[in-house]
Amino acid sequence: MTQFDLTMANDNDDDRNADDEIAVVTKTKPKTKRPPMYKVMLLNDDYTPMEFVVLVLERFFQINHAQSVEIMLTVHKKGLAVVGVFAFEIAETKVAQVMDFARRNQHPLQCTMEKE
Ligand code: TYC
Repeated sequence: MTQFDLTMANDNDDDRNADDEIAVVTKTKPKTKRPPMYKVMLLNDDYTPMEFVVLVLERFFQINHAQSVEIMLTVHKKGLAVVGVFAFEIAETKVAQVMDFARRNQHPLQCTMEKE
């Protein structure tokens, strides 16, 4: 049996080709799926200085000082907070930048990502 696209089946014949085979109409849905997004989160700990977390938010997430203080305090009180939502590679880069910056400054700050 020969398969035809819908565009082939929409003509006005009886969907039989030259070899007299019956055609199968296959609908093809247009695939326009957006890429998955990833939440980047900061986790609380007992040792990282508050000012360091604020600096991280300003430097790597371009969040202004007042909002950075707010987010840092949310992490401090609740244990974690989402600091941004990004495409996979951007999220991966942010996590790596934060983890490297924390490690180089000998702070135990943890940054993770999770599919939205
Ligand atoms: N809990 C830390 C302190 O009291 C501050 C802190 C906030 C640490 C947010 C990590 O992601 C964090 N110094």
